[in-house]
Amino acid sequence: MTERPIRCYLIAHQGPQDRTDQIMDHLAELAELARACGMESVGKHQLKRATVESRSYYGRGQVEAVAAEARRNEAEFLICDDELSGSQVRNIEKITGLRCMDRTGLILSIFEQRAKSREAKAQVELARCEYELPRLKGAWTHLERQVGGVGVRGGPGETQIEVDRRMIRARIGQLKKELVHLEQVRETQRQGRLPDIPRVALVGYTNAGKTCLLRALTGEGEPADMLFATLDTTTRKAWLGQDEETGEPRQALVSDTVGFIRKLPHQLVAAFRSTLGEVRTAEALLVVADAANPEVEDHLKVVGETLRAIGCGEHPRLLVLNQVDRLTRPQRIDMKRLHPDAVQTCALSKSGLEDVRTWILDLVPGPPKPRELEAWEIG
Ligand SMILES: Nc1nc2c(ncn2[C@@H]2O[C@H](COP(=O)(O)OP(=O)(O)OP(=O)(O)O)[C@@H](O)[C@H]2O)c(=O)[nH]1
Ligand SMILES: [Mg+2]
Repeated sequence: MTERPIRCYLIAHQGPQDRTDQIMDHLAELAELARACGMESVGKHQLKRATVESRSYYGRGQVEAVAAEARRNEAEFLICDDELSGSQVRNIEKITGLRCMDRTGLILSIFEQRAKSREAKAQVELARCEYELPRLKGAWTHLERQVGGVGVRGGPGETQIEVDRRMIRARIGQLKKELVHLEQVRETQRQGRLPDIPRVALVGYTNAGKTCLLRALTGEGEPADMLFATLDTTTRKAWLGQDEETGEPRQALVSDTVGFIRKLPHQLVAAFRSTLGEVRTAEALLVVADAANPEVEDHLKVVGETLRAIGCGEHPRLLVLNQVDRLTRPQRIDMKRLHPDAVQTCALSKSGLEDVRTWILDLVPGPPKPRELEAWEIG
């Protein structure tokens, strides 16, 4: 008998400035994140509110109403698209009797499930520790209150928090040390690569088709219809053809990388510093986007911001508008008007790939170009 996936109900805050269709798209993305975490979403709702409420973020009344709906659909979890504090999560759990998780917690759980390499595991654990550290306090307030009183300090609650904090800080120290070591190994590997082969990195929003493009260019990579299918950087050689004169093969190294997402937890960006180092040290970037996603322009903004945040704002880049097979002809023409310098591709049928190869070829140092001899050389 197959086990039924855990059911969850999704909610998001909608402020006076937020468009309803945009919040619905964010909730659809949250449902995909839940699916990537092995959960099934059974409903979603946007909670309108001018300002957030400090105790329960969305306000007690709205939370209660939504929890009743969630329970009717047999949901065990409430998943919130907004970043909540530890005490807000606990207050919502107390009000609803359901378990509650915020967006950052959900993304961290996906990364925890996916991490395979030692480096990815250490990076994700570091991000988890950084996420939990400021959230510890609230977990013990019930104990603090037990011993609390005017002028009373210490007590079992506070001591336990201190012990937990110390342990997490010690673990953070260990993990950082391990990651520095792994980064050195990566750096040595990088220096061992052939110097005259340029390296391009595939970057972009998660599920855009980066791994599919790696496969189309190099013959390797396992694409999956799943957010954050790729966590580890993979670098493979792409054959770009032969040099017309010398017959030498012309090639480039192509790196597939972890995808970006709106509100990517900053703990993860910091923890993935060395993996993302592969992007920083690449000569050029192929910025991949799912052209058929209604939010594609917002995705591109997120990618631009993330690239700037990791110090790659200036890298030469080619915009690859992928999945254009899912667009109508007029939509493709509109895209061309909006992004005239971009290449439109379908990674599945490999259409448009020749343009990508031609662009990469410009980075490959070929044999010296024939030059006209000057008079003094001819004699
Ligand atoms: N129709 C269509 N589907 C595509 C195309 N490129 C990729 N896909 C599909 O999109 C899904 C995601 O592709 P991936 O290559 O895994 O995407 P990714 O950017 O590597 O995603 P993450 O590693 O999860 O960040 C897969 O189901 C692919 O089959 C395309 O050009 N057209
Ligand atoms: Mg991938």
